[in-house]
Amino acid sequence: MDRKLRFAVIGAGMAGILAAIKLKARGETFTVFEKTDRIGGTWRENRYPGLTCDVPSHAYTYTFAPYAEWRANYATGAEVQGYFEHVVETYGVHDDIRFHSEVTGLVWDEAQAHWTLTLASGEAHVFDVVICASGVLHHPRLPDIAGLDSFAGAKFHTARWDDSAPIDGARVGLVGCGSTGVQIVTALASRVKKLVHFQRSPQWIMPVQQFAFSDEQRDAFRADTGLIDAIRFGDEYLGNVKRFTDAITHIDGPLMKAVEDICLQNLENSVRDPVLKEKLRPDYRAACKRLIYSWSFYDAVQNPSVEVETGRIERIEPTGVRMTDGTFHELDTLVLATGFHADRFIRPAGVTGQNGLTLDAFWARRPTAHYAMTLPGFPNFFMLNGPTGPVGNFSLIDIAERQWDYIDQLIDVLRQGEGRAVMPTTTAHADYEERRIAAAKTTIFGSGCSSWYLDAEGVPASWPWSYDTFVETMSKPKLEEFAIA
Ligand code: NA7
Repeated sequence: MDRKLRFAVIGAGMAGILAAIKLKARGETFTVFEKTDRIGGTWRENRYPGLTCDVPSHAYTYTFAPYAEWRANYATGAEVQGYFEHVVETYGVHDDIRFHSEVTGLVWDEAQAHWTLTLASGEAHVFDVVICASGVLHHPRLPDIAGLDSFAGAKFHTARWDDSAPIDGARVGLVGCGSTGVQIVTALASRVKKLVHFQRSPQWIMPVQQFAFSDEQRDAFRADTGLIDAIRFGDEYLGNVKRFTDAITHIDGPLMKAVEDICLQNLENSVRDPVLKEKLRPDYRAACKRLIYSWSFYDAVQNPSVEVETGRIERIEPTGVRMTDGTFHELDTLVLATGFHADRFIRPAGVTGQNGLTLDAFWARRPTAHYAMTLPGFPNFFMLNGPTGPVGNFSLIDIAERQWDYIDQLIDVLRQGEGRAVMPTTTAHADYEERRIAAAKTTIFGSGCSSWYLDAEGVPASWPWSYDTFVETMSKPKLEEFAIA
């Protein structure tokens, strides 16, 4: 007979919602703990102008929840948030989520084989299984620039967008040109009086097609979800995913050359001013930083309101930004598109596994998890989109769904009473890490640029193998790699 397990899911973003739906479908007993007042995770937190998902909308859905309502090929952040709210209602998991419930501690009890979960309120609960769905990029990274606090105007990180800040007709400074900075340029160029884009490193820009879906198309999608499946499971999308993953794992091959050629041609054909063109020309390999997909950046950056500043920032002063060559940019608003601490995951919550082993201690060198999901010394603790997964390679929804299928098979071991605790062996995990690190160094992420894909030692913190290898690996855990007690 199935053992009845108590599940805690941490986080009500894309992955936590997925876990809730899957657990509910199996009739499991679970609670989702969400620190804020709304679902959505990254899509709740990021509201900056221009926010767009860089995975085509019909592919950025759960496989079991196609969505006929997308307005365009690439969806805005608000639309994606709306999709997740729709799914939560459709699958009836809203009441399974406890809002305003930040998890601050998890302690494994070896004798009882359960986790004690503590909330910021001090309340404590006991669970047999913890599903950690707390996200990857959610701790804003502020730049280490002298005088940052002295700026007298509006100043904020992009994940903390200030709606009251002067933007329309104002002088705006934007530090950073990752995916976020680039999207903000496209949205603000025609609104501001002046936009100074502080660009430390130029970006590779992959041209993509944005187009609206008509009412007739949405009617057709509603009438026949097979039309949606043809898009999200078809070769144009999935084939591109596979080709891209092959390119980034075979960096001297023809697919990577094709990526670089398309981006350079895009720069050549789109930017008229030769001085600006050189400012925007990247001097490292394509996709080393996250490749930027955009149909509008090069147009926006040529708007007369935009100035691309490639000098070095000396310091921030109360009224603007001083460059090392003495140039001063007077600003009303300063936007920091400077990225996130990508190595935090569930932290700062304290997690203590077997024999007092803490997550901080286990991750002292680098965050890692067995195939990005489980950790030796931390039984019955399962991560969705944990460290070393394919975050830069393909859709996080696809990853989370496949990881769930793998995790669910490990949970079956507990359900069926074959053991009360399951975790990977130290040996199996060490072998995985060794193979992963060796392979990661030869992927594009290890080709010599700085990016959030790299850990503290400069090793790419990502999945280094093909999409097909990921699919195959996720299809069935190798139980011999696990300690079952
Ligand atoms: P990213 O991709 O980490 O980009 C951060 C940007 O900020 C990048 O251009 C950095 O330049 C720049 N940066 C960081 N610190 C500084 C300082 N001190 N001075 C100047 N410029 C600086 O973050 P995003 O938010 O754009 O994107 C994160 C992910 O979210 C993205 O990949 C998608 O997955 C969604 P650098 O390149 O280091 O020279």
